[in-house]
Amino acid sequence: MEPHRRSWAEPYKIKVVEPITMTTPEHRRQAIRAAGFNSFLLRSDDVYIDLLTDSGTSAMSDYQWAGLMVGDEAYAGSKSFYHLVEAVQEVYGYPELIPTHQGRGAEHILSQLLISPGDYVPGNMYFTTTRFHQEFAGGVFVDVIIDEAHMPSVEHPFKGNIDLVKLQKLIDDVGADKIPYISVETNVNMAGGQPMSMANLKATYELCHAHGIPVMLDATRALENAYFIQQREGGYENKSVKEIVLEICSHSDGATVSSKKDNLVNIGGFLAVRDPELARRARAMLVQFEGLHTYGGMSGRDMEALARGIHEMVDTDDHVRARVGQVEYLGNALLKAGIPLVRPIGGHGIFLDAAAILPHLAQDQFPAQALTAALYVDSGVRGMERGIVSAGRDPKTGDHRYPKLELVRMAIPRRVYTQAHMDVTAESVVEVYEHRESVGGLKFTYEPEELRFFQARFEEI
Ligand code: PLI
Repeated sequence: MEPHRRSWAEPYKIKVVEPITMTTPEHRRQAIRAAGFNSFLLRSDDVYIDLLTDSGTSAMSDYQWAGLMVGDEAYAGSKSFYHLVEAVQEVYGYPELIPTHQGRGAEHILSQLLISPGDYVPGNMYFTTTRFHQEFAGGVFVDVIIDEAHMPSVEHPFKGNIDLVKLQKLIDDVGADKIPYISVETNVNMAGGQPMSMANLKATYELCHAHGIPVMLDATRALENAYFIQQREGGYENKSVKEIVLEICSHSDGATVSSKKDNLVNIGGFLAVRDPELARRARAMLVQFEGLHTYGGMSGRDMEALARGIHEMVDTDDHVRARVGQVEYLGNALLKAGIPLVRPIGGHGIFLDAAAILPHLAQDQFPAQALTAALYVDSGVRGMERGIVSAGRDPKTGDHRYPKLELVRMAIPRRVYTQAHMDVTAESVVEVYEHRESVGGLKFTYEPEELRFFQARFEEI
């Protein structure tokens, strides 16, 4: 067999298992109705294969679990905090670490410190909590991702790239002094887990720095982005993902990270920056909103497991190869069956093109929300709406924002499910696809004002 034909089989074996419940279609029909057709409101007991999110759902290694026992719970100056500082410095390269309870804690602090009312914050597609905090601080988010990112079926190796013409136009239109920073997401979640190239990141950094605009990464999924750079960008094929992650961060002034993803822990996050003065101001806010500067929102054991997770994700390339390999396995099974989904297959999940699957539903009948519910009823597989409900309303006009992408995300937790779970998931998607005309639209019965997708309720039209 040629080497490239070898599979990516998991670089670990299973030591502990957690039983999951099998349910009947009738039970699931009642459960989704009780949950207001919102997969966020289902009880996990009623879920068979949980692909709601890859956030905080990873399986930790035995070494991480052992770290919980030796976590130092000192209120101030915890040993585990210093282990975390060392891990972030070694892997991400930022000297200053501000620990937070999770990613949005870091987003809150960064946005409040840098954004003034009336400022513009460009970014490569929005993420829900990130944009919320930018707007909450009085900023206006401006999408400067390349157009291809909004086209599910277009194959482009780096759909997360920034369109430098759009960025330059924004700078010309509003002036660099109205742009406190650019928010650059690695492996863009809402675009379908799509990477940006190193060349594009470097060019973005150079353009921004020529205008005095700092580059702040959302490095939440930098590892998966690094893997795609290694696989797709000339000159990186012989570099380790560890080297590539460090190089990604070298083209930035700081980063927010939700450690619940790449970093292989169930809770945690951080803000990391180069500028000691910005770090000082961030710590002053940290003690008001999160916790003391040597724990932020985390316990000592959380920080110990996180420090170990950061090392573990890059110790060898085998982990990320298997992680992305499993996502590709599911994606390829669906592509083979002709299911419309975002291509290329992303890093953390499969994104079904609900607009293409349910063309009989208008976007304000919430096709992705309805498809998510139908999938759950079919098999107990739980996905998540990533379309008009997630996009929310425009704060100025009050109208729905109509995103070009109307997707159902099936995110794959790290090191949790087997290939057989992927097979069952693919079979369920195919089943629902074959009966897609029977999926009807939904309407709101309760719509929260902010981040509505989390707690909204619906009924069938
Ligand atoms: O959920 P948090 O607060 O730890 O992190 C927020 C967050 C920031 N950036 C990005 C790219 C995310 O994906 C993200 C959280 N994502 C979730 C919860 C998800 O299900 O994708």
